[in-house]
Amino acid sequence: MIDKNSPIPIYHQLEEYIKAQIDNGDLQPDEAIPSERVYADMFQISRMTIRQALTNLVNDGYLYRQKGKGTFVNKKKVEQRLQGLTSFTEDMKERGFTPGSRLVSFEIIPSGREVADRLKISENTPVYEIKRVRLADNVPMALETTYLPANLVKGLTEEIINQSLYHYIEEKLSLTIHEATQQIEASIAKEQELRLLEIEKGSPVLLILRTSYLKDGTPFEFVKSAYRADRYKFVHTMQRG
Ligand code: 16G
Repeated sequence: MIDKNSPIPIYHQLEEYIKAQIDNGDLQPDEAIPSERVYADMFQISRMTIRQALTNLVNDGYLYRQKGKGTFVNKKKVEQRLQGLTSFTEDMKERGFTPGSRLVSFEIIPSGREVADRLKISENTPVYEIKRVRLADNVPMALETTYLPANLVKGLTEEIINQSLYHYIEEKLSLTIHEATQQIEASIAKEQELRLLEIEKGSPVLLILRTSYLKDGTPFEFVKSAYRADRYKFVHTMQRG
């Protein structure tokens, strides 16, 4: 299982061993992994090597640490396809999770420069600003801040945004959601993100900026989201030519 004569570093071999155990179910989500001593005895390797492997697995989102309790197996990351314009509610239902939201703030504000540019409206036009923690089976997945022109996406209430915004826009307002442009970049979670996403200091997040358009080309939302990098990976297919 661990080959000390191999040119592959031992910490890397241990990482692969633990990942395989997670994959084949020998280690289950939220199960505590064996102590450093157990690995040290089992493979006759140093604690420093073990610590290196575990830290890498924590940083890559396979394991998580709880202060004073130990190191545990993380749930499998959600694979989010980048084709297809879907809502959070749809995405989570498709995967068999119960979608949910925790409302952080909800108000109408005069749009600032960035939001006005993205929504192609003039500055100070009233927009809804909605901040929601998006949940899957009650676990925080992302923190979303959504801006919508108040005179276009009319009549929002707390009840509506605690459910699906896209459902309301399509079914109740009869607007046709058509396309979106999106950018994704890596970042380290900031103070508010750490707290609301219930992740540890120094954790990575994926920042997504999305502008979405109706059929006639009118932008109807600008969204800034921070997705937990330990819970998400993005996949897409590419064609040549
Ligand atoms: C997704 C979208 C967001 C949209 C939301 C609507 C990203 C990366 N994705 O989270 O733009 O506002 O779905 O979800 O921002 P809902 O219909 O469940 O409220």
